[in-house]
Amino acid sequence: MRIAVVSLFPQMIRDALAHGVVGRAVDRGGVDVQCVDPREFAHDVHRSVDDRPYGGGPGMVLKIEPLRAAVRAAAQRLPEGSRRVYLGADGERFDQRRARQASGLPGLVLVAGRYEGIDERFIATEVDESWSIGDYIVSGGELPALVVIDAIARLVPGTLGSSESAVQESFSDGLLDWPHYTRPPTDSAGGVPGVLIGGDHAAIRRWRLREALGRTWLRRPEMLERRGMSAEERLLLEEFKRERVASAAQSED
Ligand code: 4GO
Repeated sequence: MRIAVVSLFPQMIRDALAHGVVGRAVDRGGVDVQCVDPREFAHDVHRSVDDRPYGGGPGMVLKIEPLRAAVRAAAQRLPEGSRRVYLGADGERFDQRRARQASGLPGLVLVAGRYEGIDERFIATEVDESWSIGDYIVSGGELPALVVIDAIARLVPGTLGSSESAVQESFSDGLLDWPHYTRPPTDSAGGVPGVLIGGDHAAIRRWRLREALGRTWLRRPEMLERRGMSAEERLLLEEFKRERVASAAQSED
């Protein structure tokens, strides 16, 4: 998959992608990330990319011309069928479903804004979609773009080097993660659930699914509502609830 990021701070993108599993995936070529700096497309004497907002007020707005030239140059290098996306808090929510859909695209142009934002006419005419990573404002689209790249890259086959994680994923899809433990087996903070130490893989699988279901039910019930449950999952969640009531009663004596 090929991703182009249009940004006034391309080094921010490159630096962030020099680390971790996603950085390695990007290195190995499973995901190709290129940056395009709109300043390279600003042709006036001052190479200006921003200007004062019509109607007045504080701050500056990104001008349409350098951005448009940069996005078109970026899109030209990507395969047919690529999408152009602006990152903004007013976009559609970027969630795991969207990440999964996007991981199947041949290419993606991500446009990172700065200052007070960008000329609305650019959004109206040069991008296919707007995405938001959540209900908060950050000072540039670079961090949202990096979040999007990371979430997508880990889903591109071969990038995390594990077909197993894809299997695990479909098993727990739409649920919160189960709890993780590593050595030591006993600590002042408590012990490790015995089933994880026993080596009964069917029992471990059941325990993890039960914990994932339980946590989702406790913390994000609306996720469970939307997702639905299989017959096995219903039984496991009932087991989780029973155990929770039992352990609450025990801690009362
Ligand atoms: C995206 C961009 C938040 C998001 C942004 C988000 N803030 N929630 N800020 O995905 C234009 C200038 C937008 C700064 C940018």
